[in-house]
Amino acid sequence: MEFVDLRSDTVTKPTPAMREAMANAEVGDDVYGEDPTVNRLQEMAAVMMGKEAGLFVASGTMGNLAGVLAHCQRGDEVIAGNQAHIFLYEAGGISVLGGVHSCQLPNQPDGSLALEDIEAAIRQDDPHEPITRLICLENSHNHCGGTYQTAEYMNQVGEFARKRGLFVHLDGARIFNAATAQGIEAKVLAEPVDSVTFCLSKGLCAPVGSVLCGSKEFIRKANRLRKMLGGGMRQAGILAAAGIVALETMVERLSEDHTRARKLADGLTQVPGLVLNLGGPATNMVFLSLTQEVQPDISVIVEKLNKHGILADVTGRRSFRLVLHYWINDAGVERAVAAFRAAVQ
Ligand code: TLP
Repeated sequence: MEFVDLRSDTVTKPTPAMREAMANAEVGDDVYGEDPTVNRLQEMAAVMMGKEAGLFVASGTMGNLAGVLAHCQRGDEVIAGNQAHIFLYEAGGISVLGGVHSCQLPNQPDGSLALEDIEAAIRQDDPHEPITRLICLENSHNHCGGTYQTAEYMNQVGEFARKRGLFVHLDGARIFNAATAQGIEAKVLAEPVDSVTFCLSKGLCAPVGSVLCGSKEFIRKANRLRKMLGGGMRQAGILAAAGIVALETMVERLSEDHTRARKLADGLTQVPGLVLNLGGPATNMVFLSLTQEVQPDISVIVEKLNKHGILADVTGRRSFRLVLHYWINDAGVERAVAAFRAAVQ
């Protein structure tokens, strides 16, 4: 049976065009800066983010980690959301490996941080306290429902940070989803911040990799950190080649995933026993819960879904996340709705 894998857009496999580009990629030693394909990807990424330079890294986690460490000294404090991926799901890397302290503010329902909350969290110049150095934003915001922040908000935070001498790093793992949903270019969301990480290996379908972008000076620092973290990847052009195809061919089509997310959400709201969480889907994610009427444990529901060929991400005792991506078509959406109907009845 062919599975409809809605657990994440990280499950996406490379397209045939990517495999071909990988097979034919021109390569060199990237630690010497000599891989032409990596260099090309980094240049393309920097242009798309409106930054001076880019650095190809192994993952979104590595991009965020190298980014935060390039901005901060040990003992500095980062302001992040309490629902941020950096805080929840990156194994505490910024504190474990960077000695960076974090202050978590409540994410607003749309994934933003309130400017008043940031203002109140900035430390005094007092030897008892860590030094506030960096604000981390996430756009689109995974744990808040795949919601996005507007260019206006990104500008507000950028301006606010500059006035107070703080840096801003954007976890833009899915920045192209955020931009597509608003009909704007990704760089409009990235320009107001100092650094941004975006992922090639999620909705864009490349097998591996993310790009960290920022000023030339910032990327020079991040390059040393990438080496320190074991991320100097030598003939990485094989991987970067897929990333180039991803940027050239997979960005425009993300709106199809958003349309299917809405279709899936509409279908699931018709199923008694299910309730949508976190509003309607803003991008490619649908969050839902089982109502009290559904008696069986979620593990039983998951088993039934699996029997119908549906893989879903369990996010809590009664809740799921479903993520749309290139390998899910309209028939997959219909199968998912039918499977949920059968599983919860
Ligand atoms: N997110 C994964 C899981 O780790 C939860 C997923 O399935 O959504 N930032 C954001 C906003 C992310 O959603 C993720 C991955 C990352 C960073 C980390 O990227 P990778 O997995 O490449 O290290």
